[in-house]
Amino acid sequence: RTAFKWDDPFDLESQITQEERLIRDMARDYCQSSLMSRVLLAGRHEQFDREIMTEMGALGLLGATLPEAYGGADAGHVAYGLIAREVERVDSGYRSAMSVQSSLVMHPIFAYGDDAQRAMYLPELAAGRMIGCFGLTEPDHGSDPDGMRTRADRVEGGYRLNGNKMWITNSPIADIAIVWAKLDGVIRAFIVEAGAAGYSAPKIEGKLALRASVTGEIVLDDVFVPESALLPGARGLGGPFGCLNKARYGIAWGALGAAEFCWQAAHQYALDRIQFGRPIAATQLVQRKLVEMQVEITLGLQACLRVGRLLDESRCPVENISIVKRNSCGKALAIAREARDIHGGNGISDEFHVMRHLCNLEAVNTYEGTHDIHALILGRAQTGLAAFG
Ligand code: TGC
Ligand code: FAD
Repeated sequence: RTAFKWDDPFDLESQITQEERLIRDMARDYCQSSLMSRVLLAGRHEQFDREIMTEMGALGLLGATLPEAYGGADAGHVAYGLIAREVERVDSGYRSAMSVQSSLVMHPIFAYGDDAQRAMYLPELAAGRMIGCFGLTEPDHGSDPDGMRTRADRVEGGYRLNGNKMWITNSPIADIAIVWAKLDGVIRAFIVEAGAAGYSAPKIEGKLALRASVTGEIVLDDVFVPESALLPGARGLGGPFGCLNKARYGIAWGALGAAEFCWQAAHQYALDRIQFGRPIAATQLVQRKLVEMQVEITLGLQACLRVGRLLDESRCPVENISIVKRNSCGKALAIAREARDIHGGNGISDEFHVMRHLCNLEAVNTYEGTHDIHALILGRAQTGLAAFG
C-alpha cells in the first residue's frame, strides 16, 4: 500500500521543479532562521525592521519574477508563490512588505514604465535599498477604486497631485509611492518620491492585525512631479488591476502558508496536551478539526499550483485568481480560528503565534478585494450580471 504523507497528502513536493524547490528551500531557511526569531517582538511592539528589505533583496526575494537585468531572479509564478508561502508561514505582515514591493511597485514600473524609469528604480527596489508603496485605496473609496478623488493636473514641466490615500502598506517608510490619480478623468500612475514638497505619509497606529508591517496614509497637498514621473503604459482601472492580479495570486499561496503554520502547531499541541488522561488529539472533535485543516490546505495548495502553472503559460483568466485569493484567505482564517481554539487558553498568548496569524488573516481576507468582492467578481463572470452597484 502506498504510504500516506499526512502533511503533504497529494505530494506537492513532487509537482514542483528542482529550481522551484531550491528557491523554496532558500526562502524557508531565511524565514525560519531570520524572520521567525524577530516576529514575536515585532508583533508585540508594532515594529517593522527596515533591514528585512535589504536581507530579502540580497536573497533575490524581491521582484523575483522580473528579468535579471533589472535585479529580478527570472523566476516563474510558482516560485513566487512558494516564496510568499514561506514568508507568510512566519507572518502575513512580512509577506505584505515583500509582495507590495514585488507586485505592486516593481511590477508596474516594469510593465508600464519606460526604460529610464526601469533603470532608475528597479535595481534599487530589487536590492531593498529603496522601499516602495502602492496608493490606490482612499478614505471614501476602497472596494470601488474607480470613484477615487485623487487627481493630477497638468502644469508647466509636469503635474500637480492632490488627494488622500488610506491603508497603504509600507507608506511611512517608503522612498517612493506609486500613486493612482485621475488625469483628465482617466486613472493614471505616478512615481512620487517621498521627499517631494507637500507629500506626507503618516503612520496608522493601533492596528490589531499585521502589527509587524507598517501601514499609513498618503497625503498629497499640491505635490509637483515632473513629466518623467508618469508611467506611460497605464491607463484606466486595468492599470492597478494588472498589479493586483499578481499580488492577489501571491496572497493565495501566502495565506495557506499561515494556515499550514496554524495547522501544524495545533497538530503538535493536540498530541502534547493531556486532558482527561489522554491527548486531546485522541478525541473525535479535535481530530475532525485537524482533518478539516488538512483537507482545505491540501486542496487549496493544488489550486494555487494550477493557477501558477496557468500564469506561467500566460493562459490564466483573472477570475481564477479571484477563486484562489478568496478560497485561500477564507479557509486560512477559519483554520487559524480552529487552531487557536485547540490551543485553549494558551492560544491567546503571542508566544504560541496562532492568534497573531488569526488577527493578520482578518486583514488579508479584506485587502486586495474583500472575500465578498471576489464572490461578486465571480458571480458576475458566472451570470453576466454585475451586482456591485
Ligand atoms: P470593471 O468594470 O470590472 O473593470 C474596469 C476596467 O478594469 C479592467 N479589469 C481588469 N484588468 C485586469 N485585471 C483585472 N483583474 C481586472 N478587473 C477589471 C476591466 O477590463 C475594465 O477595463 P476597461 O479597459 O474595459 O475599462 O470595474 P468595476 O469598477 O466594476 O470593478 C469592480 C471591482 C469590484 C471588480 C473592483 O473594483 C475591485 O476588484 N475592487 C477591489 C479593490 C481592491 O482590490 N483594492 C486593492 C487595493 S491595494 C491593496 O489592498 C494592497 S494590500 C497589499 C498588502 O499589504 O499585501
Ligand atoms: P469597503 O469597500 O468600505 O467595504 C466594507 C464592506 O462592504 C466589506 O465587507 C465589503 O465586502 C462590503 N462591500 C463593499 N461594496 C460592496 C458591494 N457592492 N456589495 C456587497 N458588499 C460590499 N490599499 C492600497 O491601495 N494599498 C495598500 O498597500 C493597502 N494595504 C492595506 C493594508 C491593510 C492592513 C489594510 C487593512 C488595507 C490595505 N489596503 C491597501 C486597502 C484595502 O485594499 C481595502 O481596505 C479594501 O479594498 C476594502 O476597502 P474598504 O476598507 O474601504 O472597505
